Amino acid sequence: MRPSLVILTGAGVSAESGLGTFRDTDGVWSKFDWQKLATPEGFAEDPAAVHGFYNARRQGLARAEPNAAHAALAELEAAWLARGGDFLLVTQNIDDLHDRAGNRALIHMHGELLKARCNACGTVRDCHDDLSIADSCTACGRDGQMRPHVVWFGEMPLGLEQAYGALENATHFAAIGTSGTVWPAAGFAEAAKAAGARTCELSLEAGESGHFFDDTAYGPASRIVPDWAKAMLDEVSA
Ligand code: BV8
Repeated sequence: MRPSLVILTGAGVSAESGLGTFRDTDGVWSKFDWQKLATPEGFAEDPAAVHGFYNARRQGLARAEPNAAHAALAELEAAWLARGGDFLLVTQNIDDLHDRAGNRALIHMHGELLKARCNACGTVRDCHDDLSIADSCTACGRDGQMRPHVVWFGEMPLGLEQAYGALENATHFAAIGTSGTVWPAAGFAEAAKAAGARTCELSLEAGESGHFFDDTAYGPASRIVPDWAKAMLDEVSA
């Protein structure tokens, strides 16, 4: 069987790039109300507040750089494919640090901070500056319909069919920097285990899917991910 690696990342992989996690002490959701700022209902009620929340994060992202964990995952993709394996990185993160580091087989299942979507025609476009309800859609021309291209609570994550297809054929799965709190991503470890994959958790501490992991490594992602990536390549080259 071809070695097939599926990786799920969460906010912990970007923490050392200066981007906040969500549920750690003083995490994003300890300062901001996710029901007001990360749900369709919150956006309908106060679009300006939601745009302000994502505009501030977009400005913060412009100052962030990929860290050694992002670099190691990009190198791992290239080397894994070069050895004839299959590779897929599914991220819950809406930052573009995996993209900038060089990963290509990449799904942003919770959307992308640097993209905007028109509620009227569904067109998605790049968005590197502040977005506001006053902006008009560059495709259909309608005003007041632009939103962040981000998956809010209660909305369908993106790329699930491709993600589950890869999980069904996975020989190896790793969850990196995620608390395993948010569904359906939190069910990926179980799905990989059911497919017979060897599963690994890399984080600062055990998340909520702990019992589905064969191996664990705890510590800062910028240190443990490069070590793990090297061990994976040694294994697939053996
Ligand atoms: C949906 C928006 C219908 C963008 C986010 C059962 C089945 C299905 C759904 C549900 C279910 N039960 C409940 C639900 C509803 C809900 C849900 O899961 N709620 C939870 C809170 C209980 N899920 C949904 O609404 C999803 N949609 O269900 O649609 C459906 C149903 C079935 C099948 C398909 C569809 C939509 C979820 C997406 C919501 N959007 N964000 C944004 O503003 O960012 S979620 C938010 O949480 C972020 O996207 C974030 O990425 C995500 C997950 O959090 P983590 O990345 O894990 O971050 P966290 O802070 O929690 O943890 C950080 C980890 O890193 C920690 O472990 C820490 O130890 C570690 N760490 C910290 N520093 C470091 C580190 N590790 C290494 N190094 C470090 N330096």
